[in-house]
Amino acid sequence: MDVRPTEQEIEEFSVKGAVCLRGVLSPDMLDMLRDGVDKDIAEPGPLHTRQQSEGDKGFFLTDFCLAQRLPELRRFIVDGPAAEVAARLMGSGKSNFFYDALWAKGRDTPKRTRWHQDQPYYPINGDQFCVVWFPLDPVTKDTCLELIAGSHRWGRWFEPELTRAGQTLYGDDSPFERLPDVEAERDAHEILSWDMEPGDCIAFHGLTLHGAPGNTSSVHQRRAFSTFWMGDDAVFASRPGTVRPLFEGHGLEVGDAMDCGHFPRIWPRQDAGDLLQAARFTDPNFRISV
Ligand SMILES: O=C(O)CCC(=O)C(=O)O
Repeated sequence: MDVRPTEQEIEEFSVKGAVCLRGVLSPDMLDMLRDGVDKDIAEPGPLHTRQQSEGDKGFFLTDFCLAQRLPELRRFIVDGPAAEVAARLMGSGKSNFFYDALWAKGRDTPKRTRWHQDQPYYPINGDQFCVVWFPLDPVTKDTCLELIAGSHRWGRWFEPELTRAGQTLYGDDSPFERLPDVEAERDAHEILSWDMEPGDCIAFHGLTLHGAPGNTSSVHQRRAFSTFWMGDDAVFASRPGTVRPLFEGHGLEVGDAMDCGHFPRIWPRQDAGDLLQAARFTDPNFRISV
């Protein structure tokens, strides 16, 4: 399949910080992705969180690094279109894999995904950081991921918030600013969201402010799988506290390019060796925690 974004889509990604691409997954690729995601929902991994509080209606599960455990999703990372899509949108000569995440909401689940930027959570600096988000169920604008157009160019990094109310990732000494009440100021922004079918994706910049409404549908679940990619200028960075997820045992130092066996280059495909054997998937000293 030709998954190359058009010049217009590349421009939209650059200016707005997000773009929706249609029909980037073949039916086989979509089936494989669904199989992997459903396996994880049935038996979540060690990094999963049930996002609902006691008494909340519905079902909301997040999980990270599914591709470490599930062969279907590892294949999806290595053989799927996301790496190439991300590289072309970022204007990068390559894409290195950072990690993957599940966002599964059941039918009639009111809980929102909080507004946030992704990159402040991670030890990565550089402009070429791209997330590719795949819904596995039909979504409407009412249930789709929402993104604030142009927020990746505000020059602002917002402090990551944790699930528990009021807690932040880096605490009081953080150099990052506290996130404003985005819900209260929705009218001040251009909020991007789309009606989408499984097989479509949204690609967005690591600093684009985004969140998601609850799943108001009583017909469809809202399962989504995100993949995270780094381009030529991405380097390992220090943060004022412990990042989430925390990757250990990769040997990178601050300032090193995010390009090694633990964060392997997926596109263009490496000439030699099987990517499934990369240190990322085989090194017993590589540890991930949240
Ligand atoms: O799908 C969602 O609810 C949120 C997705 C998200 O925040 C992400 O992919 O970074």
